[in-house]
Amino acid sequence: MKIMKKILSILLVVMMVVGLAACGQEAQPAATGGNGPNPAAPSEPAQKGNDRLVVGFAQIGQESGWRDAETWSILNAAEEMGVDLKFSDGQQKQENQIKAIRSFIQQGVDVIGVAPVVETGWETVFKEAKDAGIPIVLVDRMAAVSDDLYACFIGSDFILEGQNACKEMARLLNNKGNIVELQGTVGASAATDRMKGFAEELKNYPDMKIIASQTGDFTRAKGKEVMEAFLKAHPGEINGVYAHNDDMALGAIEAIKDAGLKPGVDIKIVSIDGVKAIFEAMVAGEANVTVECNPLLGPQFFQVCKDLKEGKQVPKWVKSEEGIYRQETAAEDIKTRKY
Ligand code: GYE
Repeated sequence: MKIMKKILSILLVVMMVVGLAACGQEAQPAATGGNGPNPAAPSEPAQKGNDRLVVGFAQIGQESGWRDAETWSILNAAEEMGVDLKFSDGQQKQENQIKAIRSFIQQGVDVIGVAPVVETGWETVFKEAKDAGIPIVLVDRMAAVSDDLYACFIGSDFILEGQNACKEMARLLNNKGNIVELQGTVGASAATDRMKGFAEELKNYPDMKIIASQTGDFTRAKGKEVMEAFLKAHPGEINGVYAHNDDMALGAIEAIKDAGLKPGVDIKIVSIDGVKAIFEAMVAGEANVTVECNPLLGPQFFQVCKDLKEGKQVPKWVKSEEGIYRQETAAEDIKTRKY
């Protein structure tokens, strides 16, 4: 996994360099998956006629282990399924994702996939894609646009994830205690709905309350920083951490240890995603529960793209099936984790 991460980082740096060049010059191709075929490379054979599926994917960035796993899944599936993939890393900026989409439109790809960093602000560029006859597939996060502006959303039920996280927290705290919440990126559907789901479920537990809630931007570093501030502002008062993703929980665990407390024991930790690192933390007794969110969406994504190209009907929502994993079984579960 460590080696894979290294290769991925190198790959993404190369892609970003190509991508930045593309952003400056609209007519050039956007960044291309280093694993996949590269249309800019002269040594590559030309596209195999019109039959080959050409897909542009505007990724968010590299904020979490979850997102690295998703990028891997997309690059690998493109390779395996013989898709001509144009991959762009938005480096957490919506404007970069919009530029990438415009570049994909100009190149006349068959389908555009995008993981919208935030929910709003997509109408104009999605309309441009629609006018060019290119369907948009939303991958892993939703966009707040009318139904006719996207073909399909592939991803999780974030409200349900939030509800499940709250039920697990209630079990760990015997229905009573103070919780701090580490939110994902402000304005991202994954953050908004995970917050909503948890808050809704929390109404069933009158003795449990959220005493502080702030964004940690889905990153480990920010999660740690915000948790440090929470611990200072509420000494001895925090019973549980609800983190919208595992990376922020891992940052919070570091902050709790630095404060001389035992994460997983003194302060219970519930997060979302199910990445390997949180299973390791559970095995070490430092985290309690992860609510799974599946990042391995590559094969489903390209299947939907293929169907769209062939003019087939696709479902409006391809929902991921996900489990809940607890500390008690983590040592066994970790053996079969794929990301
Ligand atoms: O949970 C988080 C990531 O959009 C579902 O984004 C995704 C979220 C995921 O960075 O770790």
